[in-house]
Amino acid sequence: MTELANSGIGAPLPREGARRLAEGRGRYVDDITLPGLLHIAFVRAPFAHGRLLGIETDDALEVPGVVAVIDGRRLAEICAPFDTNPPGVPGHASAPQPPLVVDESCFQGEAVAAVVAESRAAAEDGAELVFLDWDELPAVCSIEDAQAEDAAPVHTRFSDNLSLRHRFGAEDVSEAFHGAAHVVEADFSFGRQTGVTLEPRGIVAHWDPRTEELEVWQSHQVPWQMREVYARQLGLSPQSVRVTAPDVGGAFGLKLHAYADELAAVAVSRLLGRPVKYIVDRLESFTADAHAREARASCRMAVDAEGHILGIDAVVDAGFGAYAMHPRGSFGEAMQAAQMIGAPYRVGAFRAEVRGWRQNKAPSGAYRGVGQPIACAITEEMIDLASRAADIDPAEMRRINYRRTLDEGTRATQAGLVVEELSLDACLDKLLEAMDYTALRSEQAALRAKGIYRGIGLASFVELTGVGAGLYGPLGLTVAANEACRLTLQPDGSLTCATSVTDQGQGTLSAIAQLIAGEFGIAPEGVRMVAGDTGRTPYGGGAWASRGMALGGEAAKRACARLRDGLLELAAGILQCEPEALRFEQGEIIGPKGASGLDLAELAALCHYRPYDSPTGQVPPMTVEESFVPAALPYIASNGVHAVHLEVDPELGTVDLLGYWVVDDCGTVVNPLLVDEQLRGGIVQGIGAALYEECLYSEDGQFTNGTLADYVVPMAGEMPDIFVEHVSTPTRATGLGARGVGEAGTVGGLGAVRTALGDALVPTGARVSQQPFTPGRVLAAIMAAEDA
Ligand code: SMO
Repeated sequence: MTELANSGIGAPLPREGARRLAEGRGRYVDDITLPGLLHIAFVRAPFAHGRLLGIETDDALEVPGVVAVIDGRRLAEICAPFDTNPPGVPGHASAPQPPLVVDESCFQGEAVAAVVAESRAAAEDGAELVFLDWDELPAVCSIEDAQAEDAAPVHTRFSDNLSLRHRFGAEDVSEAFHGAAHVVEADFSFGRQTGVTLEPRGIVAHWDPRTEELEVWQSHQVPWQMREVYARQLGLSPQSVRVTAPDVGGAFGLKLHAYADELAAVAVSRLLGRPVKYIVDRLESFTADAHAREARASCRMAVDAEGHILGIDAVVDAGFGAYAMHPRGSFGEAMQAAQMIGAPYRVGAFRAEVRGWRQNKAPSGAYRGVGQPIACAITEEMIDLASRAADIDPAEMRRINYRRTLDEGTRATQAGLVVEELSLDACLDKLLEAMDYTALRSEQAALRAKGIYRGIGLASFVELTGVGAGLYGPLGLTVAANEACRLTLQPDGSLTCATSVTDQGQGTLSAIAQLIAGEFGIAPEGVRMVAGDTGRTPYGGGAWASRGMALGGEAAKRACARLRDGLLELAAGILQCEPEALRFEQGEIIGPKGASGLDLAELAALCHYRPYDSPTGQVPPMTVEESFVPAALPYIASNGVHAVHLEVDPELGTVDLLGYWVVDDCGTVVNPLLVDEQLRGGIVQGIGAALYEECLYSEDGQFTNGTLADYVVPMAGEMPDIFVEHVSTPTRATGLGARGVGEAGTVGGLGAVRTALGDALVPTGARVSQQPFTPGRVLAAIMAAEDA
């Protein structure tokens, strides 16, 4: 039994393949080469908004090695523009996005022409010699500018810049505010960010005119979605398209989308009938990858004298950029930012309005947590402001208001989202003990007397994970949202799991192998995982919304049960007993009298080579497939509480992180090592959002800090130790009980830094509304408070 315990659920096994990747033996898109491969460099729009009058390509075509220069008009003949207006999102309006600019470019860095050459170097040389004739048009960049009454349109096809308007909750909540003991109010500003994957985006596309098949290798999260996207845009049968995601070095939502430049690469291959490669370089990543998070918000909260939340009234304005990311749109982050406000708490009256604005900037899309970090940050700071107004300790304030889903009528949030199995009280208890909250508070008071400003911040979150067909179907989005597992018992007794789940470094595939191994009591090395290839895996989603284990793990568990049932029935026939009396242990079948002499290898050999030895003359299927999507819910919810301890230098405005704690409930933990590292990685991205990261544009829409020297991502030196603990409340939506963890760190991280900073600044009377909380912004807030 000890070996079993070391291999199944709960074992902290290292990630399979980690050594291969760390030693540089990964096989990424850029490692793929094909005979006759051509390379693309894009000529990109120099202005944020312009009318393209002409393209001069003669000089570029003279460059040795340059094969073709292809523009938007040429591609338009064979490739449709992305149209991203899901029918289930009323009032949503986004402009069609062609693979290459046809006549109007709407953000700096939009791809205009593809220079195709025998080498990347030749393609880049050619790209420098393509001359574009432009009329510059007025650009609209900030959310405020986009909103202005007389704002120039981001796209000349529209008269204004409003892309989405939606309300959650009641039309009017003023009643709840009238009789309140305290009403607090605050404005928020969230800086635009991007995912900064270690491996940039990249694609190899090969349209083979002989077979009339399209093969694509892409650094991506969702190969099945991309198969359908490319088929649709190029008018092909999805069955003639195969998409493979080989090793992927980080994705974070950024690689969930279809990109115009990657579609252009595929279309160029279709046009030329030759394989082409396009790898995004780091500078292009900053200007042409999806961005996220840019938002302005205002929120009011009403509480009674005991601290109960009587009402929340919020408005969120989100910066969408020039186009809606295809195919899921850019509205998801904005919608979640609004509808998840207040989610961990019981809230009397609720109203949250959300608006999305077009801007002459890179399109915004999903990024780890998708809007939920914003909702958490707003909610948690409002709770702190209210707790100060009501003179209630912030930890106590949270406890007073937590949503307890065992109570009648509290399973749906104020926005109507069902969130079951919450465990916020238990998480908070564990957290306060781990950080020694009481001691930190007394230390804080003592240091304040000496002019040392330390802050203690809490952030509770509820996260929607594992979103499935229940969400996308009603929106009218045709994306694969189930997760599937095809499990095969090989003739040698080993197992193959082909899964629709993909892995960009999380270790999900290792954890699924571990889960399967545990079901048969074998070592994880006995399970081979196949993933990221529409030619070899069952139809399904991939990776987003923390779904890998929650949905893909459940599909694997169900496939194990079916394969095992068939094998045990066969074994029962051979052993002349009831199947219920048999079980697998370390790959062997154990019966009422102990080891039966039958094991996986023997049963596999019998089924494959000697089926006539079966007592019934029948053998069970050696390959079973299970697909899973939660039937009753559009998603599964997870929850947790984060805490930050930090110190602010009031002279410099710098923020020093002293401690970080998180108690997370992601239900069943299959591999605690991988789960804890997912939390830590997510928290680092949350800290990055809070303190460092921001895509800065000039007023006329030039991206001004698009290098890793200028766009600051957190490094090891800035990070505190991150203490991770768990409460485990398995979800009842699945047999496995996993609730999702990949984004939980990011969802809570931003809010916890925000509340800790607010707490540290209490003696100064300052509040910093604009994030990231750079030293300049912190100092400005302190000085403004001194002047007041
Ligand atoms: S941002 Mo994630 O791919 O849901």
